[in-house]
Amino acid sequence: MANIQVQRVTLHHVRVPLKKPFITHLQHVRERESILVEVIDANGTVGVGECVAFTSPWYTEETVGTAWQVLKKWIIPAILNRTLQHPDELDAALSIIKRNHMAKSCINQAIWDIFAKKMNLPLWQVIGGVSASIEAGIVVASSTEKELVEDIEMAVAQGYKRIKIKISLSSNPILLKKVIAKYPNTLFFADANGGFTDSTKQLLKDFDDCGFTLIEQPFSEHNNKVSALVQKTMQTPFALDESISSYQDVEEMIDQQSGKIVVMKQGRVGGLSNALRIHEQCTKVDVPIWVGGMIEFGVSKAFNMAFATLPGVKFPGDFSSSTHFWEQDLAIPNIDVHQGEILLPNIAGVGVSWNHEVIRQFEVNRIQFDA
Ligand code: OSB
Ligand code: MG
Repeated sequence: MANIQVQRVTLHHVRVPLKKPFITHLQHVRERESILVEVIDANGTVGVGECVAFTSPWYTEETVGTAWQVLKKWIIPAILNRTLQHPDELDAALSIIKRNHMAKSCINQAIWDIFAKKMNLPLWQVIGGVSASIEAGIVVASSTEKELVEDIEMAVAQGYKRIKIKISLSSNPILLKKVIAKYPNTLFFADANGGFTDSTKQLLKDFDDCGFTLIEQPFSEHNNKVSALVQKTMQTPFALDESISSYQDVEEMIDQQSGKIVVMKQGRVGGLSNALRIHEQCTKVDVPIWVGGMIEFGVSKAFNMAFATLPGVKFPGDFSSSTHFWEQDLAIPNIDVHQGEILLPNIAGVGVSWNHEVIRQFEVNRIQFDA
């Protein structure tokens, strides 16, 4: 058995500029503020995790500020000195804390890293992954049409086989159709981040014959009924991101037919343990999954990559190289894309660690808790 006794938890609050602004209709992200986590157990085994909440609550209700408080006041005190045989046992320890999924997820990840290290196996093997390599995918979130076309051209040249384009009411479906037709060997996804509403649903239909493999979250998470109504009238399958924070939400999606595909983000569902439960259920009912990104550093991406090796993951995820967002990633080793593929590190655990030398340059706060 694993016997993980939680001895020390360290949180690093960092603020890192993006190489280039990430533009969505909801938010322009120029700088990534994040909480990086390290857990050490009584034997000195180190586990890493990453909290994906943003500075402001534009994507979900959590923020760096709320996650920091909830970690400090509730989550960490509940786990310090506890002995766990398996990461799933965190559920019971944290059951007194409602929601706060991103705050919980980073701790769940760190315990999974320790667990896999104790089993002396790469995490992707511990969770039942079937391949040591995954397909890469990049997200284009540009500010002008000219930039969009250039970014797509560059992504294709770099070998990406899947490109996700952020769309909104002001996107131009005619242009998108033309650009997509230029690259018949590339998969194109659209992500609307809930930008369409009951009164603008007609505009969404203009994207149906653009050649998108799927459209991610066309309507807000409060508009699943409209999503179901419109899905019935469109060929392109909807993949739900913001709408899914639990398996119950997946069941609702299936019942209502508000979407046909699940976008997995561990932070949004409360951690890898919950993500694995959702994967198991989706596999049973044949609902395909793919893995979404959060403008993360290498630790969160490494957990996403481990998950992406599972058999129920059917499309390439948001997996671009470390150099896409960052001058220098805060995790080592870097994520490298070779001919559209990423090879997972063949070492015990999640396969990456925090680069403390680089973290120091971007750290605005740090806090350490000892048992
Ligand atoms: O909706 O998928 C999203 C980034 C931040 C917040 C939400 C989303 C995104 C992305 C993925 O589109 C970016 C990435 O590759 O990390
Ligand atoms: Mg999305």
